[in-house]
Amino acid sequence: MAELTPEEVRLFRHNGFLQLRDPLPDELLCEVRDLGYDHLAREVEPVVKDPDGRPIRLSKALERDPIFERAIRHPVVIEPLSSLLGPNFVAIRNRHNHLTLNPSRVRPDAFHRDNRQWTRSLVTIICYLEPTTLENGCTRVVPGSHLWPGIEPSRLEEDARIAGSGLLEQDVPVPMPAGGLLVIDSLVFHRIGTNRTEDSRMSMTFGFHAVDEFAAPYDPKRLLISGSYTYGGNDRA
Ligand SMILES: O=C(O)CCC(=O)C(=O)O
Repeated sequence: MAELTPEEVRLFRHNGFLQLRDPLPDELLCEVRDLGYDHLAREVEPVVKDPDGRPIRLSKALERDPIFERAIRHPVVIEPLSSLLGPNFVAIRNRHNHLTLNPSRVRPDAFHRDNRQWTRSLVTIICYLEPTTLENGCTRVVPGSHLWPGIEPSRLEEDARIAGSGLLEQDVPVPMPAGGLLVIDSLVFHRIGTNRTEDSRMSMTFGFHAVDEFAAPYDPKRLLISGSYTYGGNDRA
């Protein structure tokens, strides 16, 4: 069982991130990674490039190949998410839903949040398709920073309140094995580390919400992963 213990749930809520115990199985992991490298090599659109013209991101993963949906429906993903989000939850098609390559000595990523505000934060899952280490730029997070109020989510180094607060200097590296899954509160400050090796490393990222019980049930930007679209509005009769 990959469900979280109450202690893990509490640690996640407190720190804003948690390393999951069970990795994506090897066979599925290899299939996803091979497909990722193939699409990068052939520049299968939509692709994002770095300023040097190197492809570094494959967008719209769920729309590119059914294997990505298979990966996020795997019990090692669904069970821990159920512990955090309850039985009814969706994946978001228009945030993340991508693969990221962290190539050698790329310019440092900026600290960011995945969205602005806590009332509709996401649970983000980062799956490492290759091992991440201090040398090749593992993810860095600032524990507890998800509790900061709503702010513009990108380039936090440029926000005067944050730059002067000493918070960003409290970041910790999170090395992960191949197939490892890191779950983060989308508001926790995080960034990709600088890769000082000659190799690259790849990850894929997806965001999830509990079903919004007060929203109209069907939204094409969301994909129901578990349970059903329960409606709790009191405007029905
Ligand atoms: O690969 C990583 O270290 C982090 C990925 C990330 O932050 C993202 O995909 O938005």
